[in-house]
Amino acid sequence: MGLALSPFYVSPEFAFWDKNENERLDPDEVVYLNINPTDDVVSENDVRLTDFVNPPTTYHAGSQVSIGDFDLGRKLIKFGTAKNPRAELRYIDMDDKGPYSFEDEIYLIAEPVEVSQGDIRITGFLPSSYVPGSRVTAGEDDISHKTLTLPGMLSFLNKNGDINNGGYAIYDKGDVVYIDTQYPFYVVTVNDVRLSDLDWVPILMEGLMPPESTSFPSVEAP
Ligand SMILES: [Ca+2]
Ligand SMILES: [Ca+2]
Ligand SMILES: [Ca+2]
Ligand SMILES: [Ca+2]
Repeated sequence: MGLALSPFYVSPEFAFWDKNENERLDPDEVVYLNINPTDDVVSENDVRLTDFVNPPTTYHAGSQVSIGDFDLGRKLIKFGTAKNPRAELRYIDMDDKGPYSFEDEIYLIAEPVEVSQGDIRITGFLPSSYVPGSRVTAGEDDISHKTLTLPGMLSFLNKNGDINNGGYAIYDKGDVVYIDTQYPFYVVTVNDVRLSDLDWVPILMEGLMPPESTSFPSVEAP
């Protein structure tokens, strides 16, 4: 906690690689956080929100796209067009208290707003050990749960500290995307969520481990 986060110049959007070109999200199609929503293609450092299996390689949910990856340059389709429903980050209120809290599970939910087939688990679903980046499939335990709009915005940890001429942080390789869920914004606080998770451990170790502490701090721990 306490690390400064940087805003995106333009807010990223969720989108998918429409492999079979039917303009709808199918179960084998990969969902991305399209960092620059106007480019409409998979580009370097966009973040995969589901696994992309391209034997013998599996690119895991939470990974950044790199130069040379097989999905680089693929056309992206936005959610919320005439042919496919809107999608947004929502949560199941697991502790039944209302506000978003540590126990709650986050999803990328396409309308309708109850959990249904094809929705994507951002934090997993602990009671059934469903993992982050997995897709809701027919017959699973979290289907039909009610969800609420997740407060917050996307921002990033500028790991390499680079800035542009205007003084704004540059999002690039190795930077970590967060869902910034509560005041104060632009600071990593309890309940914030990492959308991309590469190499965050060293930063926590260097920046957050109090010298006297022997337990490993995690952002999720209250
Ligand atoms: Ca499709
Ligand atoms: Ca892109
Ligand atoms: Ca709650
Ligand atoms: Ca950077």
